[in-house]
Amino acid sequence: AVDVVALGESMVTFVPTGPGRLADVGHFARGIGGAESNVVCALAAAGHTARWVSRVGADAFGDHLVTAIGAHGVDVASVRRDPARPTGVYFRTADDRSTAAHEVAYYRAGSAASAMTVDSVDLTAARAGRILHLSGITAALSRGCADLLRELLRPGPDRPLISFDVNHRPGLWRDGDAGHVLLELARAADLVFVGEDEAAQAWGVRAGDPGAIRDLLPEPETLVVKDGGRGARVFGPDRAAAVFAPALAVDVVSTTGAGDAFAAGFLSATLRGLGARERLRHGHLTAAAALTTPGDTAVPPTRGHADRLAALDDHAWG
Ligand code: KDG
Repeated sequence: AVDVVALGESMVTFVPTGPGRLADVGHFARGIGGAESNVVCALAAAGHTARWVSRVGADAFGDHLVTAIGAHGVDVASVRRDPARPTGVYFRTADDRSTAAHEVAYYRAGSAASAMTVDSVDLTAARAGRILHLSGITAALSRGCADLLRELLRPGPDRPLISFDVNHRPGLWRDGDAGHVLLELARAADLVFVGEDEAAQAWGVRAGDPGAIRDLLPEPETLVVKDGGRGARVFGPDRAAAVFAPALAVDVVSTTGAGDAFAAGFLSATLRGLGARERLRHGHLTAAAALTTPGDTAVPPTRGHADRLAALDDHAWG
């Protein structure tokens, strides 16, 4: 079986080549984005077999996504083309360190991926990995996409281990039901990633209390609660044995994609059977690569290099 499969919408991204508001900047660099494909791109770079399952338009940007994600070493053979709907694109400001000034402009309503349903994606390909990685972004795209996630999360003999990143994107939800849909989906997964800020926004859990998030989400065997640049905590079945690992202090260029990179590092270490602290540290190392590059995707340190960095003693890790 392939190590990790991810299903979700990817977009061609346009990020200004310098600072400034979207209304003012004149030059953009083209890249690729999409939370789920970002995760498998980083996993492929870390030496895992990885597949991306999705739909894109039968257009030039669809060609670009399939080629660029394939060039990262990800299997794209199950990506389907939609002749009737376009590939989504999005624009964002280059410097997203201040959320107040950060702008994201999506052009994805009615996209090929937003029309994904249980009947229009390759479910067999989606279920063929050791891990299937999903995110809450897909649930926001359409009712059909939310039902697709429900179907993939349904218990059954052919269900792989399901990793779910809550990825709350308030700008994508229209009808105010983000909180309960994201909670329903997260409760059905095996491994959940959530930021304290997201849990506060989606579920009203007060920041600084990761245990309260575990109380809300007791079902997943593993729950990873991230606290931005400070660090992350992993809860397993034994709540008293929760482990915290501080993040690396880096000069942040762009936070976009850092959560996906963290998930990729954590999943890589999970596939390798490493312990809780190592899984968190591999997450932080891959996130550091994303934080220090402008694009949405990041190339993680090589496995050997990451292993040596993860083995540094606690002083080096702050
Ligand atoms: O996590 C980064 C993603 O948010 C980005 O690559 C684009 O998938 C994306 C989205 O929906 O915002």
